[in-house]
Amino acid sequence: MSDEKKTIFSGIQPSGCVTIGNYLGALRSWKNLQDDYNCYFCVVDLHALTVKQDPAEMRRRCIELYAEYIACGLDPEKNVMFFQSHVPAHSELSWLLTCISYMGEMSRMTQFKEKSKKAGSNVGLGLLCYPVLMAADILLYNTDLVPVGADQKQHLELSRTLAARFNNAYSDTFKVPEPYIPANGARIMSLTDPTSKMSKSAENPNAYVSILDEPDVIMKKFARAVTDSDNKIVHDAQNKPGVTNLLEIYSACTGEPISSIEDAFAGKGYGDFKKAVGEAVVETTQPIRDRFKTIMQDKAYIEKCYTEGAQKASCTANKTLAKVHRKMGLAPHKL
Ligand code: ATP
Ligand code: LTN
Repeated sequence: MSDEKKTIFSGIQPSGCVTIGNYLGALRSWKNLQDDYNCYFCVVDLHALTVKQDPAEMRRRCIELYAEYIACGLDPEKNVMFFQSHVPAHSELSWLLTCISYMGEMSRMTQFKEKSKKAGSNVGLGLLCYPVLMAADILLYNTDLVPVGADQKQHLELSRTLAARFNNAYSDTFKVPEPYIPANGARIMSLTDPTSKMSKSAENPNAYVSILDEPDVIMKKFARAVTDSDNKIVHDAQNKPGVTNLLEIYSACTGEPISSIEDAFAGKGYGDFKKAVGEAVVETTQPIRDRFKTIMQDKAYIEKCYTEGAQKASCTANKTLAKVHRKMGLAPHKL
């Protein structure tokens, strides 16, 4: 790892297959930033356990997500790529930060409010503490920059608050991280309800497009995407959220500005437009599907990469954790 380069940390939960939202909002930025930063890319498996998972399916998804990282262009030689649960310092720092966190600030988090509504009467404590674990992930590595989609802005703000609070209470220890949110594709919406975010854990598979969906499935999902009845292809988030979302997906995939897409499709119907969006997504994701199939044939390679990743991550993480122990007054040790 180079001393001159700044540090990036980011992660995705193995709660489903990577969607075009995860790709355009996060993974694509990671790929573009990997040459210029020291990067830690983590499969945040402990975060996924905040909602109930089937163990066999969870195990499969964990390995697949790691392979999807590689298939999306992340290089395990160049970056530190690992599973959160393989570096126990994450859980431990999470506890230490929990002790300086407040109930009020946790229960105000938008994601907590939304997910706890879904959970009904027995809301798991993990959902409430989730952002503290996320802060631990980031702060362990002296992270400068956190590339995420727009939905994570609030959680990142909390990581900054906790870092500053700790530094204030125990003297300068943590770097206060900055968010990196892409200009295009930071908030891709659901295809069945364009007023809510596309999520890989949505119950209805027509709500999301995953990067591993086959071309015919992608085309069908876009053909069915919810729009409206006036047949005009214009960007208007308030009144035309479905069409606006499709325009943003098309623009994020092709790099074309929204206004020139509007011009190109002026006078054309939704059918033609949806077909073009589907084709743009198929083209963007095809190389990823091809690479994924190859990588999944070599499980030993995947295991070697994530084992080495965890070893490298542990070195940095344990140093930070030892410093935190000292600052908080735990008994001295040379572990
Ligand atoms: P879940 O459905 O389990 O909540 P998710 O699909 O929302 O999962 P996360 O694992 O929580 O995805 O997020 C991984 C990364 O992808 C984060 O950086 C997040 O900001 C980004 N991301 C998630 N959904 C979108 C979206 N719809 N548009 C853009 N970025 C997104
Ligand atoms: N909370 C994030 C996932 C996540 C993360 C992180 C992202 C967990 N730890 C650290 C960036 C940095 C989410 O997208 N739901």
